Amino acid sequence: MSTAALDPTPAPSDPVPGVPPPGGAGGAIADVEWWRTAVVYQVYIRSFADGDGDGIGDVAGLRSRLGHLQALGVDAVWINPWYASPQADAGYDVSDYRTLDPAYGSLADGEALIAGCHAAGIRVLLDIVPNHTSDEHAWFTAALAGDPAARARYLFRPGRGPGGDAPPNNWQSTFGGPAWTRTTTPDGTPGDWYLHLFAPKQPDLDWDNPEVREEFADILRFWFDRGVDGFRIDVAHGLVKDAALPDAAHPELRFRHSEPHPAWDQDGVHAVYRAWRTVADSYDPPRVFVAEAWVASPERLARYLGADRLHTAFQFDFLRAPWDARWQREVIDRSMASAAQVGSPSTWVLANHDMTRQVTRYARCQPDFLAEPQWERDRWAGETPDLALGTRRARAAVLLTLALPGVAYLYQGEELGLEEVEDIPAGRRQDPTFAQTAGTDLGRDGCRVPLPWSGQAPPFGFSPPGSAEAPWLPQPPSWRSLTVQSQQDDPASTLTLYRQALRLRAEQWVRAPDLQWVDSPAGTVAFNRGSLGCWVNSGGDPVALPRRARVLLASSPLDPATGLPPDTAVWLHLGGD
Ligand code: TEU
Repeated sequence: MSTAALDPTPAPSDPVPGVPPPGGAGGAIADVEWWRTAVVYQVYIRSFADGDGDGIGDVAGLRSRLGHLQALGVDAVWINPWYASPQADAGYDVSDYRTLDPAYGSLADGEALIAGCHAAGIRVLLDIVPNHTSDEHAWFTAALAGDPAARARYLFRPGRGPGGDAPPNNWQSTFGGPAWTRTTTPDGTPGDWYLHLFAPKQPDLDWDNPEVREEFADILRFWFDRGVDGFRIDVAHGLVKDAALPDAAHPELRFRHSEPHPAWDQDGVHAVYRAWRTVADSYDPPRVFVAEAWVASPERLARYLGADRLHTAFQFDFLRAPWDARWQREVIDRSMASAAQVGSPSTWVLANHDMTRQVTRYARCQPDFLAEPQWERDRWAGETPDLALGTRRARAAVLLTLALPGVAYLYQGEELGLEEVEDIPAGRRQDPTFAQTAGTDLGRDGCRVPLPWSGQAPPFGFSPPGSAEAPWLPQPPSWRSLTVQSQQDDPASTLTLYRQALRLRAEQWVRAPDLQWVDSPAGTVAFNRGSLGCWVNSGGDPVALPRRARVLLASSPLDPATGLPPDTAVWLHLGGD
């Protein structure tokens, strides 16, 4: 047994218009079923690359760094909301869905980016935010000014109790505090309340109003007409509420596995997606969707999927599973079975812009993920992370992810092994969660820190040399050893591991047959797909690997004497040839 020599890492290159890149993306661009096996890279545009030196990532920065995505070998990007926005929730508060925020670029810049990605062999998914608008959207300002048609597009209700002083129900915003804000009538007296499942600057739309449905179908067409390949759907489980807006048994809107809530996962939401599917299918090639839907189980999630519904939905149970073989196997089994029943691929993800980065998640005790609350950062306060351990596990976890049948999403920076930045000063924190919980929840800024590209000190090439503004969130000085520049020629780096893994996935795993579990020692997950094998050891002891297997890739060095060390994963070619 030895770690076999691998093909040289592909060199980063600038995208060449019209010339497909090597690796996964090239062949796939012509394939209408691409979304069943794709690797999609999440671009958190605010933090990816800053082209104009204002400390905020933008379209120009993204275009200039497409070579990084080509060298990585991804099939598509999902770009977080880039629309005009007051940025009360980092762009998830949209004031105009048909143009870009000036901080990111113009509509023409956006169109050029879509074309540039396509020329580089990379498809483009945007992020649609249909649950709520910004309070600065023209519809909401008209509603506040008293326009009855505009008010009917949102959820205004009279308050309860004497003088209507109490909110219409007991729901608590996902970000903390009441989910209702009271308005003031034009004559200055207190008026009705409006619902916001998130921040007060994100009023919820009323999806029982046909005008709302027509508007969003039109927004989809606006971007599909510009060549966008699909959408990630924000809060896909929240659009349709129980029409009575009743009190909830548990007022918190924060996701809980165990309890239904009248705001979430109501049956009426599926009619919305049936209509959206018709819009997507009217294009050639058909456009695709991925749902962000926090629901009670993989079986509930499958209700969003199918030939007449959405194509894919994130399997968040996989992201939330602790570093523990029993959970991993159970979550994988259930997720695959429920998606397969409706003919959909599973959609694996280890990280996104809302969740503690995996290096840090795996660096602490591994709790039962079904325990409430969802937010690991609440439970972990005070426990020092072992980042070397977390890095080792995160490297193993991505080999597990990329060997599974289905779609895989990567979140920018995980290919560099970035950790959660937990020591951002209070005065620099931007996530509304921090303010709305009076700082008891640190929020999500720690996974949104701008990427380190090069150099020895912040801004690490994120902004052009000599930029006037510092990055919008501070980068840790220790990231000098995690820049793209410092990792790209290092055979042991996390970036090299990701490049090798994506290349092998495109060459071998995507064509491999279905998964068969292999009997393996406690603390391990092992499966075969035809002549390929994947073994993951999350237990405390090394385990022997199958004889006559050739190692294709290992997340950490193997021990020829004992086999697969703890917190390590390996890809095998079975049969010994
Ligand atoms: O998140 C939806 C959501 O439910 C989040 O509250 C998520 O569960 C939480 O952030 C986990 O920590 C989406 C977006 O991904 C998020 O960035 C937005 O803030 C939110 O919608 C509102 O648009």
